[in-house]
Amino acid sequence: MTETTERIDTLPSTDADPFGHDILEDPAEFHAGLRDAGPLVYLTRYDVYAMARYEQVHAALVNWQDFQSAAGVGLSNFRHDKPWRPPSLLLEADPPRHDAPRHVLRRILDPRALRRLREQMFTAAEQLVDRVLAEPEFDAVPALAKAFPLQVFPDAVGIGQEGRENLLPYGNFAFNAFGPYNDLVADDAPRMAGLSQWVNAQCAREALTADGFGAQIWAAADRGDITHEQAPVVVRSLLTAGVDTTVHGLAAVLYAFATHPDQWRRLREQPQQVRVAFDEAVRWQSPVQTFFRTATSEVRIAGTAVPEGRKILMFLGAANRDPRRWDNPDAFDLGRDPSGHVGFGMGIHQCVGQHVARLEAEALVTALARRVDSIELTGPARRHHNNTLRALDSLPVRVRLSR
Ligand code: OVM
Repeated sequence: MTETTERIDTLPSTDADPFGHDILEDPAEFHAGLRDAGPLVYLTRYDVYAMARYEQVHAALVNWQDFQSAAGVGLSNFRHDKPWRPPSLLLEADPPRHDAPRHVLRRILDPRALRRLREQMFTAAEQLVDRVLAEPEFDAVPALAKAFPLQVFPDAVGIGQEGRENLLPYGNFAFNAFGPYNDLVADDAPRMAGLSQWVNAQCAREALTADGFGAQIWAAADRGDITHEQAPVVVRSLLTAGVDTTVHGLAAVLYAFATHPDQWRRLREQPQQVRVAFDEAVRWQSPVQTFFRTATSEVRIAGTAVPEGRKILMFLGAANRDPRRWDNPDAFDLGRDPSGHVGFGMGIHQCVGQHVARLEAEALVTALARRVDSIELTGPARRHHNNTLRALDSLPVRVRLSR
């Protein structure tokens, strides 16, 4: 790529801005340039290292000893800069402090524990799809990708009905805050005190229903698995990480099918492929595009020494389309095995809510596949720019129903 220049120490570098609007709109060319520039690239604009190839991204994700999270998984280095909120006990922690909260959430969100949610999710999906399909044309982002998780997930956590409109803006800010302090962060900064106050209030024991994920987190504190001080911060993780991610994961799979009619036909013939389809969409779009790590000591990456304390940016979305790892990586293809993608991360921090996300996707896409013969775009999909998320604002579609 044109921005790439060789430094005297031979590390390729670029002054491109991964968080600028041009690249957020369509990162493909930038990602290809980064991957081709080398296994490790220096980003002059932010004075950080970056990896865009699958091999190095995967290796860093599974090496929490050398690549720590406790200094923050955004650009901001918690060793020097005060975080915008108290750090997450999961995402922004390393072993051993990370392990008890992780263990608690893993048990609450594991596939076995989610079985009792399955029927509710499928019923809710069918009811929503029935309502939406009353019209042949609609915007699939608000009507499905946002509406479905915004109904079922807060119910599953056990928060009240009031104020749920705060969830998406709060998560959107949290994901923006992993990037630089650019216009995306500044524009929403004035709202954050109010949004944070509301989210924090929902994490209190009294605010939660008796049987949801939230109550189960508090019950774990009663058992001594985590402390009562930790419980609300773990609930906060669910409310931060569980909404925007699934909205844009669902938007990704709907976008994939609206633009690949052959793959929709294939799913209709093989509805048991719905889970593979969702993971393939997560690989193909990578709703979470990037996370940082911090070097705990001088670490060697593909022969280059990265000094202790330096930030390293991992391009999950670029790794998920690395031709060194994937055949025909830019194709959304139900015939491939997408397992091993890093869209949910990898290693000890791998998305603890991924089974909830998969369940939501399975319920929604299955309900659609029962009734929708074809789905096509009636206008351009519109991107929503976020420093971390690959997101959609709008997906105008027309559907033809079967029979
Ligand atoms: C958290 C969390 C976890 C994953 C992603 C995320 C804002 C937050 O534990 O709060 O993004």
